Amino acid sequence: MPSAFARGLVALAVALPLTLSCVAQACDPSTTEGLNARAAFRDDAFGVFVHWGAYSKLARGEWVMQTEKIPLDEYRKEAATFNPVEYDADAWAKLFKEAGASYVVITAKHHDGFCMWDTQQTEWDIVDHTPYGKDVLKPLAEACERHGLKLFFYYSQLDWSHPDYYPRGDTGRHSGRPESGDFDRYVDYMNAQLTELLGGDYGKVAGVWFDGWWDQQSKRLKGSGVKDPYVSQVNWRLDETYGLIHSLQPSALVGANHHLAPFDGEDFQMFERDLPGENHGGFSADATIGSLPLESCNTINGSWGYSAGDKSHKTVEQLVRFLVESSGRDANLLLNVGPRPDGTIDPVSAERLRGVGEWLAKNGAAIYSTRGSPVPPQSWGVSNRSDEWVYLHVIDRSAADADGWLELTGVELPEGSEPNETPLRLFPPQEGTAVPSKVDAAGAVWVNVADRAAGEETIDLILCYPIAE
Ligand code: H79
Repeated sequence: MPSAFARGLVALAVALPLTLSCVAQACDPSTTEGLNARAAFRDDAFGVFVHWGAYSKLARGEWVMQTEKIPLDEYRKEAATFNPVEYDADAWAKLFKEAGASYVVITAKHHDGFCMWDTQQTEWDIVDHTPYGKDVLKPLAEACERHGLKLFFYYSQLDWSHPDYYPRGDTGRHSGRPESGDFDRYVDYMNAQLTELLGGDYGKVAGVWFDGWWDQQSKRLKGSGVKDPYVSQVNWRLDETYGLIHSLQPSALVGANHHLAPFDGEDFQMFERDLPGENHGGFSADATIGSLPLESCNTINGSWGYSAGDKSHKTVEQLVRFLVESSGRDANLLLNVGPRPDGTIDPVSAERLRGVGEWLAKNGAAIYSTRGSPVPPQSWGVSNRSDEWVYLHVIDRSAADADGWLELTGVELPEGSEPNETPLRLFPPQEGTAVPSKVDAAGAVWVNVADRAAGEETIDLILCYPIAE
C-alpha cells in the first residue's frame, strides 16, 4: 500500500500538465499589488546579488562545507570566528546604487543553514553564534530604503545543518547529523523563519528568492528510477509557504531556482549563470520558459560566496554585454558579489560594479523599463523596446564586410524606409553624428559600423527606431 504521500505524488504527476497550462494562461490568483510588483520588477532590469555568510570566513565559496566534506561541528567552530566588524550597510547600498541596481538580493540563509539575522528558531545565526553578535539584514534593509533600493531575501530550502531536514537529499550527507528527522517539522521551521523576515521587522520586502528545491528532486537521487523532473521525494508544502509570503506582504514576489517551468504561486523565473533559453551553465536543461518576468543571475568572478583565490573577474565590457544580452531576452540581470569576511567588498568587484553603473548612467534608457522586442536575438546582438522605441544593441560586429557594412538580420523597418533615409538613429542621440544605414532591394537592413569602434560603442552600439503607430 503506497503511503498517502506517495499517492499524493502520483496525483501531482497526473495534475501537473493542468497546473502548468494554468500558469501559462496566467490564471494566477495574485492580487493587483502582486501584479503591479511583477511589472515593476520587469522595469527594474538590474539587481545586485549578495552571497554572504559563515562560509565567507572560510573564503572558498559557499559550497565549501559540501565540497570539502566538513562535518557540522567543525564547520560551526569556523563559523564562530566570523566577525565582520567592517560591515557598513550604507556603503554597500551606495555602491549598489552607483552600480545602477534597482534591487538587492541577500542570502538570509544559504545551504549551510546559517542565518544572517537573530532568528528565534535556532541559535545557528550570526547573533547567537558569532562574536559579531548583530543582525546584518536590518541595517541593510534600512540602507536600501534610504537609497531607494528594493530588498529581496535569498532563502535556501536545502539545509545542511537542520536536524529535521530528513530524508537527506542529493547533498549535505557528510555533516554528521543523526539519520532521522521530521521533514514536516522542517517546513514549519522554514515558514516560521519566513514569518520573521516578512512580518514587518525588515519593512517592505520585495520578495523571496528560493534555492535548493532541486536537492530533493527524485530524478537526482540514486536509484529512484524517476525521470520526471517535477517530482520531489518530500512534501515541501509550497502552496502554504508561498501563500504565507503573499498574505504577509501581497507585493512580495516569490521566485524559486528549481530550474523548471514556474510553479503555481511563483511570480518570476530565474536562470542560473545562463540567459533564458540557453544552457551553458548546465542547470537549465529542463528550464521551460513560462510567461512570468525573467531574471538571469551571474557572478562577477567565478564564485558566489567569497573565494579568496578566485581572480577570474569578468571585465566591465563582458558584464555590460551580459546585461544587454539578458535585456534582449526580456530578462533582468542579477549580478553577484561575494563580500569578504570582514564585511567589505573587494576593490576589484567594486570597480566592476561602478563600471556597469557608469555605462547604465548613459545608456540606461535602453535597458530599464524595456520589454522584449519583436526582433529575436541575432548573431549581431539583441533587441528590446520601450513604449516608443525599438532598440538594437549591436554587440558583435565581426560579420561586417570590408567597407564596414553589417546586415541587421531580423530587423524589418517600417514601410517606406528609403535607402539612406532609414529611421535608424544612434542612441543616446549624439549631436552631429549619424550612422549610415540602408535598406537594400530585398528589404534587408544594413548599418555601417566602420567608424564605430570607440568608447561605449565598442561595448554596445545602440541604434533605435520609433515604433510605428
Ligand atoms: O547560491 C548560488 C549557488 O550556491 C547555488 N545557486 C546559486 C544562485 C547553487 N546550487 N547549486 N549550484 C549552485 C550548482 C552546484 C555546483 C557545484 Fe560546485 C559543483 C557544487 C559543487 C560542485 C562549483 C564548485 C560550484 C560550487 C563548488
